[in-house]
Amino acid sequence: MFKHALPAILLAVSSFAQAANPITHKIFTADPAALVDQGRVYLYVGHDEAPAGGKEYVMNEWRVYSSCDMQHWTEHPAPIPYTTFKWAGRDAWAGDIAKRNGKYYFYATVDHKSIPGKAIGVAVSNSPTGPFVDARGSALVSNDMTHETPIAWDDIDPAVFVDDDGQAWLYWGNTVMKYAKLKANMIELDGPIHTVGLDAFTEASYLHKHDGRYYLSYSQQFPERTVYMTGPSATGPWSWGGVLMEKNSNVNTIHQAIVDFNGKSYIFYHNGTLPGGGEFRRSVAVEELRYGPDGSILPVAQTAQ
Ligand code: FUB
Repeated sequence: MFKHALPAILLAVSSFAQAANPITHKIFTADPAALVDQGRVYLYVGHDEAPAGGKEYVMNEWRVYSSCDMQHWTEHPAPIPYTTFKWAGRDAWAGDIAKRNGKYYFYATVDHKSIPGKAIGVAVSNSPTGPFVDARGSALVSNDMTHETPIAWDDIDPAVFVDDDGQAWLYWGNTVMKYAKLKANMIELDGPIHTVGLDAFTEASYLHKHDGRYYLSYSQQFPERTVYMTGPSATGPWSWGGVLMEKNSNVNTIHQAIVDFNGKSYIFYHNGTLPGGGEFRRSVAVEELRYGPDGSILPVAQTAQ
């Protein structure tokens, strides 16, 4: 059986060298999430499927890519459809990924079929490239649990962070940032949902740690730019860091993910620079990210295609 299966697998995986941004020119992609695992960086993106001139997001699945050098990207064959979550009605919006106890947990924004508004689900797999299955059979976070803001899309953009002591945290939100502890099983909240008042917070909160310092980055204002705060713990208190990446020219959103890989740091984000691209036809790109001697993040410029 293995003898026959191998050629099919090889055919199904396409590898391409990409010396310049964006990561792929084949499709429009958005909302990057990244995971470093066993010598590779895995990249999860939403697939922007809006037609040219479209006036809203058309996003039905997430795509998975990986690389061993940040230049040559392999596209993995099995997209993750939003229908992974049977309770979801549409919209494969932003997600994030974490590995724990040999399993891969993908947290993702979808539109809930029966509870108005966006919700966050969690899918699990034994491999970073899937297949992923719904880990709960119900939303981890939905609009009936969080009434802090009077908008239906306040429960979006999950970011998962596992601290060195093993405590996992989930951050999310639009207009107001929220966070909560995750239980060790990674599929249940552990305790209350907290809110944080951040200056001109829009969405895309993201937590990473570097040299013992915690960095909370997020999309600020609209059109969005990426800014960051620093703090002594995963829950702050947060001090202003600076502007990490300036606004895009033709896309209001920007959505970052930050990883360390092979001794360097990188930021993934999206813009609208691919020909035919724009607000609902975005493209994920990556840049090296550098820290100053004081731990500040140096502003990152987007490279041309
Ligand atoms: O892609 C849909 C939404 O746009 C995401 O959830 C936000 O972060 C913004 O990129």
